Amino acid sequence: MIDLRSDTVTRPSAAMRKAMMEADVGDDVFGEDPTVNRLQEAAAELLGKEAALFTPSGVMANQIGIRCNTEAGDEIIVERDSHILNYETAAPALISGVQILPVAGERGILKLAAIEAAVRPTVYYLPRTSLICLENTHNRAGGTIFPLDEMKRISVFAVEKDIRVHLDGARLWHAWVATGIHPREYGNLVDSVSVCFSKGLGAPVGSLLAGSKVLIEKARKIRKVLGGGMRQAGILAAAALYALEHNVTRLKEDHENARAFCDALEGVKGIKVRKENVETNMVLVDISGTGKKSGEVLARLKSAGVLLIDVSPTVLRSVMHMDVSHADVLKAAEIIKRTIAQ
Ligand code: TLP
Repeated sequence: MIDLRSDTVTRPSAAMRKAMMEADVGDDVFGEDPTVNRLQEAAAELLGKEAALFTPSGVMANQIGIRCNTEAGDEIIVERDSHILNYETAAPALISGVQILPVAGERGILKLAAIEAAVRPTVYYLPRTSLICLENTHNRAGGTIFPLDEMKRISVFAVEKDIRVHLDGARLWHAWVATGIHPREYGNLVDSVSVCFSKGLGAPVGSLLAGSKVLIEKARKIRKVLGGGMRQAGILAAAALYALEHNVTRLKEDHENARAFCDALEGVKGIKVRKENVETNMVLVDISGTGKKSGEVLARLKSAGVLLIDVSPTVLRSVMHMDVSHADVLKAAEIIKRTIAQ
C-alpha cells in the first residue's frame, strides 16, 4: 500500500527510536525533564521567541495559542480554509469562548486588505477583534507558502491596531526548506507560533508553542487544564530533537517527489493538477472531470493499492513524506491514471 493520505503516517526510524530510548528524562510537570527543556530552548531559539512549550498535538498548541491571545467574547480572524476552522472541532468556541470570523484567502493566504476589512470598529456592541490566525504552509490549499512580505504587512497592521497574531506553523519546516527563509523570520512577526514534529519530520508525537516568556507561562497553565501536562516526556522530546537535527533538510526530497507526482498526472483525462500550486510536499488532485465523487474514487484507489484523502467531494489530497520513495510516488501516479481511466 502506498500511503499518501498525510505526512503524519510516518513511523519513527530505528535511529530515532534509539535516541528516544537513550533520552535523559525527568518529571516535566515539575519542569525537570532535561530533554524536554533542551527541545523547548532549541525550538524557541529557532523560532525567534523567548520561550516554548512542548504539547502532545498541533491542535493543542494552536488552541493554547488562541486562549493565550484572547478573552472570552472576542472575535478572531481566521482564513476560511484554515486547519483551525475546519479540523479543530470548534475548539476555539469551547476552550476560549471566542467567535471565529472566517475570511477568504487566496490559496490559503490571507491578504492584509481582507483582514483590514474584517477588523471590527471599536464600538461597545460589536465583538472585539483580538487575534489574527495565519497558517504556513497552508494545509487545505495544498501546502502553499505564506509570503513573508504579506506577513510583515499584517504584523505591522496588527501592532498598530493592538491585535495579536498567531501562526499555525505545523509545516513551517517545509516553508523553510522551500524558500530558505529561516523560521525565526516568520516567528519574529507573530505573538505565538505552533510547530509540529509529527508532520513530515517523522516523530511519532509532539508539537510545540513558542512565544514570549509571559505567554508561555500562561500557556503552561492552560496545557495543564487541558490534560496536556506530561511526565517523562523526554522520550518524545528526544524524537523531536532527532527530527530537527536529521529530518528537516531532507524535506526537499518530498518537495521534488510532489513535483514529479504532479508531472506524472498532468494531462490525464478527467483530472486536474496545477504544477504552479505545488510549492511543498502536497498535490491536490481535482477529479471533477471524472464525474465521480471522491468517496468512490478513494475506495477504488484503495483496492488498487494507493491511499489518498479528500478535501472536498471533488478534490483529493496527496502528501509526500519520508516513508514513500520516488519510485513509490511514480507508481502511485500510474495506479491513479489506470484507476481513473477504468
Ligand atoms: N493536519 C492533519 C489533519 O488534521 C488534516 C493532516 O493530515 O494534515 N495545523 C495544521 C496546518 C495541520 O495540518 C494539522 C494536522 C494540525 C494543525 C493539527 O495537528 P495534530 O493532528 O497533531 O493535532
